Amino acid sequence: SIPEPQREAWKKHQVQGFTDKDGFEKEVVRHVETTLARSLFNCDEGAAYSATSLAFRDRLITEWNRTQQRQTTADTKRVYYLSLEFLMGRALDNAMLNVGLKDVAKGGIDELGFRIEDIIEQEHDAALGNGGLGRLAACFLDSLASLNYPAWGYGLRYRYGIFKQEIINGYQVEVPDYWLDFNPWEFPRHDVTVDIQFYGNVRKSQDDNGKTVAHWEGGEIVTAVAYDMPIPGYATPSTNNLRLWSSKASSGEFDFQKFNNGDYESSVADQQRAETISAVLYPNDNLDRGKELRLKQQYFWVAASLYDIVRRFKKTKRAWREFPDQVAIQLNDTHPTLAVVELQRILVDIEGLEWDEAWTIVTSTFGYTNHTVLPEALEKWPVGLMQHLLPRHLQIIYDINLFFLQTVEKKFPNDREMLTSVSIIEECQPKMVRMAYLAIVGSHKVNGVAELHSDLIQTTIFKDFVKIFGADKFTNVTNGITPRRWLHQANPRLSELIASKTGGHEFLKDLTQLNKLELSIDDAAFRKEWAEIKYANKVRLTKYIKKTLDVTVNPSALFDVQVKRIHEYKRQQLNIFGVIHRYLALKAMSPEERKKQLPRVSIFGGKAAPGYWMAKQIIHLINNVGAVVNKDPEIGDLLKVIYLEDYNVSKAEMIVPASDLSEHISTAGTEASGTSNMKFVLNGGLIIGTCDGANIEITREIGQENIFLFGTLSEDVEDLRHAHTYGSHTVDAGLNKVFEAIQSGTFGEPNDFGAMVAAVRDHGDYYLVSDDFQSYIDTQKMVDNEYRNQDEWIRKCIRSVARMGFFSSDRCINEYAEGIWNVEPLVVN
Ligand code: KOT
Repeated sequence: SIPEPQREAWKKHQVQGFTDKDGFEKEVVRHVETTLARSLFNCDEGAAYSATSLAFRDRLITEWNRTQQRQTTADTKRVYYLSLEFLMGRALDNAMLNVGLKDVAKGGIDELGFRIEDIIEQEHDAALGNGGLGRLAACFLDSLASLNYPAWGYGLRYRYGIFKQEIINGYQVEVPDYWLDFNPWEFPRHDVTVDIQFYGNVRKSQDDNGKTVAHWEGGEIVTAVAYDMPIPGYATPSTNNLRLWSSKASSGEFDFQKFNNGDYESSVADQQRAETISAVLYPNDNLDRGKELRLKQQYFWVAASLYDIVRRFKKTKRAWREFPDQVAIQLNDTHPTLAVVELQRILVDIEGLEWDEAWTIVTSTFGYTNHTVLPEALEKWPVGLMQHLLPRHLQIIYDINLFFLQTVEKKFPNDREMLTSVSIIEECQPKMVRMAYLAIVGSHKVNGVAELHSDLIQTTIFKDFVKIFGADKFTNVTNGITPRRWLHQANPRLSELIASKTGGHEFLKDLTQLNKLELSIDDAAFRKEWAEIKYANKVRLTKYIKKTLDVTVNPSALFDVQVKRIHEYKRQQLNIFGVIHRYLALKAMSPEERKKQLPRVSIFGGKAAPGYWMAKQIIHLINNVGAVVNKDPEIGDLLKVIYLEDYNVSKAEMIVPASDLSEHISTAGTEASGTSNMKFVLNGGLIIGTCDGANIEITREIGQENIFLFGTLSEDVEDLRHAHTYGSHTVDAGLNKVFEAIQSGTFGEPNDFGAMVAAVRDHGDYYLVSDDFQSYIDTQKMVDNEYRNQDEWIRKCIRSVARMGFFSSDRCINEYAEGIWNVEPLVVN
């Protein structure tokens, strides 16, 4: 650092950042003219976006520097959130709102000849995630910064995020998402690099004291380069860091010998192989595909992050046993579980600690969050692959398992079944490493993401571990969402209205203050404005539907929305079967009868994993139904079916505030939590849903009279499935009519949907679509009836919003901080 006498000069010139319109405009013009090398003659919306973002980035990075300085000086414990996915969405609007300068920017942009809405729209989403798990990580970063916790996120800087979805002739087509063309939000740190080793072999030697030491040698080296994204807190100077690693060939790797000898291709191929590691996000949600490159990504990211964390700790010159007092690492699902093994390797092989001492440090450092009970999503790696890619790590895993099984044997003598069932190594062909078991054994706390889910993991997939470690190791932290993005940013008018009734924007820092809204429920003017805002949000979506799909929908109709990843367990098929049922019923009515029906727009959106054939069939059916229904003159406004292409975070910000009713209808026990359910209710929409995930806690908070629940309970699912397979399985009569319509070709080539129908009718109906069909239809009828009474409907919406305080990710982060990480905020004066 700079010597004391020279610091005066630095302090004099320290960047202060703009605070008013003039200062903002000056920064924008400067960036247009110098950074972008443009002028007022050729500054388009893209350039105006870039310059605005750079102006805000400059501000953020100044605060970022101060925050890091403050945290280093305070020398308190930090949290590290390891996630392979961060579904951030756009950054500019969020940055403007969080630093409290959106109005300043709006005025400035206006004077410079642009509209702020158009500028915001220029930004490409940072879509480094699939769905709920990645978006949760993004909400957590917002809360960590807003609550002043010293925290870093660590992830991968994918060159390609989640693919862009196009719908062509009713089918999903995937287009690559190259988002890095110009990304003003990242800071490349070419000086922060880590060399990561793969393959090779392990040699053992004895040291002077006769202790065996392992040496991992040979193999190949890939370099990790850090890219930092500043994460601004809301109404606080705290600005945290998201560090994303990018892979490149290590300087030793690019073979100049080969290159100079004219073997260009193979020298370039080596380089490309290295860069492939961080090239692309795997597009699977709730599915584990076991590809070697994925394991490489995991180790690359985990090893670089741990090196960074350990380097920071070593600067404090503390003893190793103090590591868990300085560092808490949270594993976002099992994807970063190799971190457990890597830290043990660093401590034992490199730092020379004894196994037991190292292991105590490791287990005190890590916490593990489970996000799913679906068997196909539980991560396992073939022992052979692990041996090949990470030979030393496999040895350590075997040792961890050995010592673990010894403690199990002590606690449950002669219980072979127990040993087999909890072993980290699954003794099958080929042998597999069970990552969830490794994560449990390597952590001090394991949590699920909603009460039902946390109960389920403790009584089903991890029940033996509860017997071994005791119930205290397992806990629940119900998910939450950030009200800054999902209310203030997505629904500014509603945020203002709420502020006017609750005494300012305090609720954005303490969401429980929403409860003050209940006092205004009888205020007719307030309800009217509430309804007007909902209507305006629906009009905006209506225009978007017209522009993108050329379908005219009536903004006064009930907007029924299901937007999320397409998955059989989430049951978009139940929804579309219900839509067909409604269509057939309308067709069977007399014109007079039809006139009495309530108009509805069924809106779908979401991506299917490219390899998930059945999910793609579901998308195809929805689109085919839309094609028939939307142009049926007998139906008109009574029913429209819309598939919104390329659902992502920024589209969610437009769709969520426009919903009257949203669908969260997973088979009970399959959706760990769900978080969009929270977003929809917070924006004044009601829910039709099953007793699953966080729906249950939402019901408890808002009251069962304010939610439309239906369907089988989780405790009955297993018996029903059993009965389907071993008893006689008859399909619901109404659903059979739907199947007949599909098979008569009403919605296109019947063969296209044969497998979807057969899954329910002939193959055991694993997701209980038929069992829940009638109660779904009945409940939708109740929705129709209740929606007719708009005054009562609006009251329900307001009452629900008033009771949503619990679902802030701030509450959630405080629970992690207290119950799992043992960290405290760093108060900023
Ligand atoms: C993906 C791959 C492997 C294991 C789990 C997943 C996963 C789980 N991806 N997203 N989830 C969702 O996580 C959300 C946040 O906790 C939950 O709300 C949602 O129910 C999960 O499906």
